[in-house]
Amino acid sequence: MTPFDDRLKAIVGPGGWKTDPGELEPHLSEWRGVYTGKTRMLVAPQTTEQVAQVIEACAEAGIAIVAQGGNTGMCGGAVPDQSGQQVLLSLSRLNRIRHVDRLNYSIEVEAGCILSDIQDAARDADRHFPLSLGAEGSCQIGGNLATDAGGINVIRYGTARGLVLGLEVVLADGTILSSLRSLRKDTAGYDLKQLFIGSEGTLGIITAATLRLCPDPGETVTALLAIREAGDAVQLLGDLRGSLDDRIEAFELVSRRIFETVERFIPGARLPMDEAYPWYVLMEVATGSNHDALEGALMGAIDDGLVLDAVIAKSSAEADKLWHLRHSISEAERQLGKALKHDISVPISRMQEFLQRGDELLAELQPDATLLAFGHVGDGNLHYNVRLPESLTGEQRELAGERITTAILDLVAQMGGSFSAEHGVGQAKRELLARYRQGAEYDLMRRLKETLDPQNILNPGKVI
Ligand code: FAD
Ligand code: 2HG
Ligand code: ZN
Repeated sequence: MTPFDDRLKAIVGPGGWKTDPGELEPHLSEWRGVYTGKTRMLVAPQTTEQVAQVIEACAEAGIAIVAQGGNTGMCGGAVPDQSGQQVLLSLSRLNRIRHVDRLNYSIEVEAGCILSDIQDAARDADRHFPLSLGAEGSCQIGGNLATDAGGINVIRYGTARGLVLGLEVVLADGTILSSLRSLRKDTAGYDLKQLFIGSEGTLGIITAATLRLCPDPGETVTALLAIREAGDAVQLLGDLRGSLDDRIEAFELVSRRIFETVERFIPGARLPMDEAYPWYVLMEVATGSNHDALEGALMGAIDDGLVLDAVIAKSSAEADKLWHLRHSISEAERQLGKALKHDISVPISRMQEFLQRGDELLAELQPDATLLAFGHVGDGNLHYNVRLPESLTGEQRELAGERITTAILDLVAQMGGSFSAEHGVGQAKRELLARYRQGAEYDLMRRLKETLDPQNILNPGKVI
């Protein structure tokens, strides 16, 4: 142990640090096991001041810090490198709900709060915190904001960024930047909090946030719809938006092959339709007192031939079962085996064209590859995951993977899309950022990083 390590231990106190290999293990690889690393020590401060002191000590010693929330990220951003020198900063003990302001429809929370705990606290106050994703029982709000997480309700409420009113951040020299205001309107200078949202621990450590709450959406109805092709989902969404106003809470697209994978690997998972269809939409609508709103809107879509079959959940238990199928996709896919993950977005109106052109590319490059596509079609965001055949050797896989990923992401770029819709960049897509965000945009990102973290100690090797 060096004097530096002793200093960190003294800051966080007994119970606030870990060096035991067994205890560290779950923190040193991401959940798919694609990235692993080493650390000199995990520290888990309990206050913002302790975070600031840890960062100050690291800055003085020139030692790098990797922030970790729930470690559910998809791009290896929360995993330290292999040097064993980096400090792993866990936010899990900084987890108090500080204050709910019912009339202001806001909540102040610390970064380590589990997302579902914030949803519960809002519900207890008769309010609604709409950020929702499959990992909500383990991801933390600090991680959600650091990745600008999306999830299933973006169509109505926007991404995590849109839910932030104020932020408290520790800068790379240990300064606490507190802008925990809870205002809807504030044009006093630059909106600094936006710099840190989506910066994946490379510009500052988020320690607390004031979040926007929404009115309880009231009664919701969940429906599973069978459709012929992805383009029909876009058409259907366009039509339903007309008749259901902005009350569509979620509108998810899932391919048949994905649901088959869920049924195969997740105990008890079963699609409530006897016949098999190529694509499905899982949607949720806030119906309020107009219980028949969704049924009425769907009748038209069935008459038009856009919807081939529909199951409307008759109870919240049935709705939960449908959403369980959706939220189990990543786990089922993980059990099936590693896939090339492409978290892409294109303009919603071009979704069908993207899928068609993607099919053509796959047929040309690797006809025996399997497409596992699903996602948040209402946001133009698809998880266009591709599984390569088992028969390929390691070298062949690498080559084929690179060719397919480049072709798909070039197509996305040509169509005005993004190679990272909601999962961020981390270490997985750092080269892609340099490739697809060249010129002034990338240059300014680099200058911001150099200005805010001149020693490059905040999550080096990630994002930029
Ligand atoms: P971590 O994985 O711990 O960290 C992610 C990044 O943020 C890292 O770079 C880390 O250094 C940084 N970070 C963490 N905390 C802080 C902090 N306090 N200050 C500064 N930087 C910090 N994502 C979606 O967007 N939509 C989905 O629908 C979705 N579904 C998922 C479903 C499953 C089953 C799983 C496993 C993941 C899913 N994800 C989804 C990805 C992931 O859950 C989100 O990216 C989540 O926001 C990450 O939160 P976390 O607390 O686990 O962060
Ligand atoms: C989801 O939408 C997540 O379920 C995970 O963003 C996507 O596993 C994936 O590829
Ligand atoms: Zn997603």
